[in-house]
Amino acid sequence: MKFVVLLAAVAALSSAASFPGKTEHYRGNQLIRITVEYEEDLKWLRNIEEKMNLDFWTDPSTIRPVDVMVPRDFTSEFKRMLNKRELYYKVLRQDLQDDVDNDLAEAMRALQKKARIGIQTLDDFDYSIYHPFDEIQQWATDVANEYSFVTKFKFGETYEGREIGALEIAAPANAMASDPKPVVYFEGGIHAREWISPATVMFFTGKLLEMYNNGDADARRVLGMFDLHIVPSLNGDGYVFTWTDERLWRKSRQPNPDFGCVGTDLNRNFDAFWGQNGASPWPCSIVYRGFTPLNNPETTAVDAHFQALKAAGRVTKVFIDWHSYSQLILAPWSYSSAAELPAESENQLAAAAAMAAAMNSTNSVAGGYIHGPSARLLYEASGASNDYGFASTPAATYTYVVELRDTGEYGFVLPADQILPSGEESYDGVIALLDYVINNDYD
Ligand code: 0X9
Ligand code: ZN
Repeated sequence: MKFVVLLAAVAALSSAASFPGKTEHYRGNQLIRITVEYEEDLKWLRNIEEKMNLDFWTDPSTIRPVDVMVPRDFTSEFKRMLNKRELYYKVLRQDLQDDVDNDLAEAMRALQKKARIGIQTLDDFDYSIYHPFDEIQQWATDVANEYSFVTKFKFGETYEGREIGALEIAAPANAMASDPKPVVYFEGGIHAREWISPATVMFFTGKLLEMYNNGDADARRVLGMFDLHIVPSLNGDGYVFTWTDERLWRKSRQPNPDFGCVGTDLNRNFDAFWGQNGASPWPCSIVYRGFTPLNNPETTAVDAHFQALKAAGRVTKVFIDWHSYSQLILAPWSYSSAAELPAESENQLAAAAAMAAAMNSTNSVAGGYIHGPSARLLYEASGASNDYGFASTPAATYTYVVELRDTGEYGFVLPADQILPSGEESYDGVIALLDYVINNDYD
């Protein structure tokens, strides 16, 4: 079945249309940008982040400005503290509830416009708007039905019982390809509010397949040399929650017994240096690491997939966890800035440099994409996907967290008109990265 019925999805969300931000959860909250130059100020901010459990949209570093969401009751006090420390700040968003309301209303308008047109084919799938979870799953079904060498499979189930769909793209092998081909893994949407991630992953996947069918040399080369495993939206429960309740939700939706706070930061829950720096043992923290490594069904699904690949003797070469925002390509290590970089670092960084150069040349996006080892470039985060992909079960040399657009003008509430440019530059980045591997590290 190659048809996508949008009407049902929109009907299911029609109540959401009437209550975007129904809880007025963000009323009066401000987004404050702090420019930091000195290490002592970074330390001070990191301490505040931890002690006060503030939602830092970008983490304290000097590479990008530090954006923090400050609850309405704390804005005056927080500004007083910044003034006292003589830290320069700017209020980027006066009232985040207004931004979130506008964003959801815009997303709903776009969907309703689609619904009016009625039944769609995959050819008409609108990559330029944000799609609810069910439509993302339907997209995966339609893609699998359209291409003979693409299969949709059940990757796992979320805590709330949603099926997490994944695609396997296994095009005929090139003469030079290894047998079996090495695996390239792309994962979107681990953080619920980063809507540009699933949207971008769907776009470049769709483009790659379309270009392949058109006989494009780049698409033929990379799909002939690698099998692609793609999970467009890993954190389905969190993603649905951002559409219906809290647009800025980050974590999973698994409850924490004995605590009122729900959810785990899935990107602190992997079995790689779990529980070290940059992850919290407190369930109410937005960087809560979970009770034990992989104790969420979404991260378990990732690990089960790679355990199975390993058992089958498959090699995973590339592992990318797509996030937003800040425009960064982040290699290991994530858990420590002091740890010696791995021997593979030189290759990892050269490949990331090629990817960044390609991404920058597509649209010359403001601020550019910057690459480097995560903890040194940014801050430490343990139990994160990029260390897991490299040092744990997948053992993929080319493992990254990629932070997509933008650099903070809109942050997580990125307007839909940036989906296509983000998708185009990411497509070019993927080709450049895979070409680096083909030319330098393919066996
Ligand atoms: O904190 C994260 O999980 C990622 N940033 S995000 O804003 N998308 O949440 C970055 C993790 C990369 N690793 C390190 N920063 N060490
Ligand atoms: Zn993220």
